[in-house]
Amino acid sequence: MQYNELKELYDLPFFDLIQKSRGVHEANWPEREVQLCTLLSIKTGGCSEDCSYCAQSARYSTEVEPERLMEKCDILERAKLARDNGSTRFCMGAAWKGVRDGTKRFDQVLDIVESVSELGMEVCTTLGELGETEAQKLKEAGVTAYNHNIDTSPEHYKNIVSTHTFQDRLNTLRHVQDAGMSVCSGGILGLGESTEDRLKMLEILSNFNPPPESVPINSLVPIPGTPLAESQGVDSFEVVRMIAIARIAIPGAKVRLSAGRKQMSEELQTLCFFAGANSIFYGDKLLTTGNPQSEADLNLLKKLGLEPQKPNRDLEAPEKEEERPLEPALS
Ligand code: SAM
Ligand code: DTB
Ligand code: SF4
Repeated sequence: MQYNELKELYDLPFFDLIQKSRGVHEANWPEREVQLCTLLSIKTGGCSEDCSYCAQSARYSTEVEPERLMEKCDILERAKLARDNGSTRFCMGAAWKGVRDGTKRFDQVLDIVESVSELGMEVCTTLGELGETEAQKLKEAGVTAYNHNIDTSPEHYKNIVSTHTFQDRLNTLRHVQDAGMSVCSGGILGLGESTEDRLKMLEILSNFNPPPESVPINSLVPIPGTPLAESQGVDSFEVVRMIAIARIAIPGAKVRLSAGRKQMSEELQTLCFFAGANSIFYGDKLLTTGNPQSEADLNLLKKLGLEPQKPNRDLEAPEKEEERPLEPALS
């Protein structure tokens, strides 16, 4: 969708917007299911990048201590636990600028992915920048989806990160799609961005070809020690509006209500599910910060008559349409 269309949606009265997004949601996702994804930080902290929201950047003094890459056996144990608790996607995150073919750590990651992919869950990784070869090798090892968020608009991105560019993020996403992995890409609300920035981010995501398979909408978890430590929380109704617009703009994507859920009431989360969210991070920890208890999440779904999503091992990356480019021209 184009910016003007998204702005028209944004300008609708709240009830009109969520009624519309509910319609799109029911037409595309009639199952009343919510995808449960478990996150594991397999390499925590000490990152060279300066993303100003992040607890794991080595440039800020946060409570996070840098750790080494986790042992494969420990990762497998956590993955089995996640599967046994009902997760259908296991997402492994690493605090790296990126990975490079031919390095020991990339070989270790490929080996880990091969083993995790045998457990019968969708395997997602988020390791930072990838080139063509790295993307192909991850796909061959069994990665089904790659998470790489564009985070905000191209214009605002420069105010948030200086060690890599918005275009670098798009290049990685191109390599992910070319290798045949599904793209998981979304952003963060609460980085001091304007409504225009938020809508521009959704415009870019909705024009990916093929569209992203999943779109995480994070609300900033302010981290003491980072430049955004004192940021104001995002207005609850703005979160719901963004979920609703994402649902309408990218009807076939899983819209994931991501970071920030621990700070949200059950009623606000319910409104987000009604507006079009159909995926959550499940388990009491995100990467370095907390998430609601699994039991509380399952109880909430039960109260709402929603079901955890059934396992889907055969996830294939969506087909590419020929005529649309990955990204619209960046002005
Ligand atoms: N290093 C990799 C990268 O940058 O893509 C992967 C890990 S990174 C922590 C993954 C995403 O988590 C970020 O792009 C951002 O959207 C989200 N994130 C990180 N810190 C956050 C915070 N404090 N609050 C909300 N979302 C956050
Ligand atoms: C995404 O969009 N959100 C997740 C996942 N992808 C990797 C990460 C959220 C991190 C929240 C802050 C933390 O726990 O450090
Ligand atoms: Fe590093 Fe990713 Fe955090 Fe940026 S968001 S500092 S790249 S771990």
